[in-house]
Amino acid sequence: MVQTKTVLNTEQIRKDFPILSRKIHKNKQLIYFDSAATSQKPKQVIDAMDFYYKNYNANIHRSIHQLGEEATAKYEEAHEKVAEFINADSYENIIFTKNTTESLNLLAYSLTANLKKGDEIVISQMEHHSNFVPWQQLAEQRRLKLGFIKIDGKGNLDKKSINENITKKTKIVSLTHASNVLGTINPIKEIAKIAHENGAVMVVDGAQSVPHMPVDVRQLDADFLAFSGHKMLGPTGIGVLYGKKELLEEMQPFLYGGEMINEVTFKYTTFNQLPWKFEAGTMNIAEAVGLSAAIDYLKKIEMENIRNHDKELADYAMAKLKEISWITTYGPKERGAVISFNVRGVHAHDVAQILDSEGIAVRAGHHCCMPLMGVLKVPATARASFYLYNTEKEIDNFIGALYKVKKIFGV
Ligand code: 7TS
Repeated sequence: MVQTKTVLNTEQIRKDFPILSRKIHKNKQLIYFDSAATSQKPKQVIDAMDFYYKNYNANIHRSIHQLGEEATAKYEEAHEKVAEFINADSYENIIFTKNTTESLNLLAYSLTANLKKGDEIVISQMEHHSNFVPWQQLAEQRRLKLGFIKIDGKGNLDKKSINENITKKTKIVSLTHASNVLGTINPIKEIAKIAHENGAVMVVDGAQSVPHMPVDVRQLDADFLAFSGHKMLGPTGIGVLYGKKELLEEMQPFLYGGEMINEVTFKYTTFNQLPWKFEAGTMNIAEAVGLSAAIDYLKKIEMENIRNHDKELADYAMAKLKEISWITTYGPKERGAVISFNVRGVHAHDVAQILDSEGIAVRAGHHCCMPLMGVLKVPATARASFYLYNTEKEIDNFIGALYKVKKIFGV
């Protein structure tokens, strides 16, 4: 395997991210370990959006003038780039939304529309609220049954529970590709096969996988994949829903209004072609331009290299944390760029606050996974999450700061 130390030039990469030179609390160098919440943005993304507003800002798909044509071309190019990035057949498979949450809500509404009482939806115990609450609410409204795949002691999906939950009654299986708490990378390809054998549709929450590893929808055989631009170096306000064409064509639109129509009369409305049928109203044009630039940036570095770098950092940090008797970590050995942990006897919020005083940004809390916290039997965890701009040196500083937590709280 290629060693990232020689492949990924972190020093050079860091120069592209203006925020990383920021000082915190007057003189502390920022260490940003919260990319699972949102990543930082390189100047290439910021500049692309700035250039759009300064040079060709216009509404898309409607303006017969030069600016409108330029904006439309860039917006459509973003669909093409996303399609290529995840190996989708075409731009028709790519719907822009606000974020992963909106993509999953779109599905929860549109995919459950024709289900009948007693039909089953299967999710897991490790789902983020955005792949949990929409299904739970729609199941309640449409009187569907919601099943939960359990996690085993290591934090992987339990194989027996997968087979017990997915049956001929299952219509939808919706699972996260990578957990934002445990770091677990789920075997989506194998589970999609089981789902399909049972006649169910496979939905994948790619919020934590698409930014961090090569994701190929054809290889996974995912029917749908949801992810957010802001976690992959892009701006907030733009998310993606990938869907297989035949499934998207069958589905009712989620939002009705301008641009998603073909013909509107006093009696009826017909809908536009894919993907515009699902893109109602004026969309986030600058954000699509920003996402395009983010994909260009990621592709230049190559997703395989990013995955190797993340893994190297996670392994390095895990090895150091495992040596400390007063720290508990959660999740399996083989993981994404996320480490949840607790310091014995100290609330995760206090840990995060002291780390912040050292310039280190981590997240603490339930991470929008309250049911999982119940399974882990903890109220909260602290979480360090890494990305292409983080270094082993930063991890050393983080470990040092944890000893400060120990000292302050007398652990
Ligand atoms: N799914 C997973 C697995 C996530 O980690 C998140 C966000 C979402 C869905 C929702 O993404 P959004 O862009 O729609 O908000 N996760 C986190 C997190 O771990 N900390 O802040 C946001």
